[in-house]
Amino acid sequence: MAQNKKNQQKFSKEPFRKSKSVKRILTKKSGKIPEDARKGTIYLALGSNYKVKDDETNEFVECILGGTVITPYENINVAAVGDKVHFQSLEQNNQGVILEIRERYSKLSRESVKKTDNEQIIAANIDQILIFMSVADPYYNKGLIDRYLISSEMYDIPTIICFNKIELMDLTLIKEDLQPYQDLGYGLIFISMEERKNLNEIDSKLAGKTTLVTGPSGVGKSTFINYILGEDILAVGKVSAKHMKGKHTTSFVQMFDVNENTRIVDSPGLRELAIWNFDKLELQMYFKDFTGYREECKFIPCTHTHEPGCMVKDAVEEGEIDIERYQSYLSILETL
Ligand SMILES: Nc1nc2c(ncn2[C@@H]2O[C@H](COP(=O)(O)OP(=O)(O)O)[C@@H](O)[C@H]2O)c(=O)[nH]1
Ligand SMILES: [Mg+2]
Ligand SMILES: [Zn+2]
Repeated sequence: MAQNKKNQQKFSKEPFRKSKSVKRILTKKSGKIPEDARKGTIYLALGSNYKVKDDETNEFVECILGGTVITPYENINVAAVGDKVHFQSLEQNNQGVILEIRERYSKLSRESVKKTDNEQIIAANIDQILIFMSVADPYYNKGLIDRYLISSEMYDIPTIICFNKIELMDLTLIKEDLQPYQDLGYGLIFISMEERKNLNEIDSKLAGKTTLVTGPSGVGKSTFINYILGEDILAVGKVSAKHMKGKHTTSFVQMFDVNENTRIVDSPGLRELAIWNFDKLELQMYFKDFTGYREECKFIPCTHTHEPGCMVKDAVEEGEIDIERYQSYLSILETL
């Protein structure tokens, strides 16, 4: 599937310097863009440094944010991978300054780890999420799948779930176990990177889209992304995010070109996807299997835990809502 290798990101092995302090940036909703400004897309965001690809020349330019940035959004420390920008090159060192962050058609974000009030965008302009799991070694975790799916529902991003390492297990029971996800309309794909099974199927799901890949470590994400890119860009068998935990070098999100109109976003150890800042009553909105029941509960609002006349609990008892999905709901509810 991979083509167009010439402009592959050389910087992936050697992220550029981090600047120590975060500059204060002003924003305004509109303004004049200089005529020599170039259009680009952010491929890597690290601290206040950005790798921007020129949309016309495909050249990568290391950028920082300008002192004033034009953006429809309020919080400006939030330029993110996938953002469409206007930037202007500086004379020296092929560097540039981002002048404008254009409107996003989708985003994934999380609460800032630094506990400021600013939201942190993980990625912007994503067409779909690929939740990557394995059927064994490590065995998939449905509770974790449900957590990832909350982000999908919250940001309304179509999601497919891929299960790797299928050569290790008999799939009959596994497919049965995963039927609830099929019923909910998520696309399920079963592959083996090792035996190169069903890879055409997943190739065709990615074609023409920007896909964010997320999932726990050890499931074969890096192996998969290397295959998609036709190049060994990512280290396989390394628990990349773990060493970095707690340190200032947060694992970074990075976008890669597969071909001219297909991109993949690697989000190592995106546990952060599962951190939310909403209240208990909001959670049910992101369990789309509760729709059609939760509106009919006797008491509104209903948390679907102890309330009498709860239609969600009824539906669980009747087997209309999958009991494990309901249990996921309860266990996430406890964490809020
Ligand atoms: N048995 C088996 N092992 C695989 C398969 N795909 C990847 N692996 C192995 O799983 C381990 C973790 O892979 P890696 O790509 O680093 O996973 P990541 O942590 O999700 O990025 C490595 O030892 C891979 O060689 C597969 O289809 N079958
Ligand atoms: Mg990896
Ligand atoms: Zn209820």
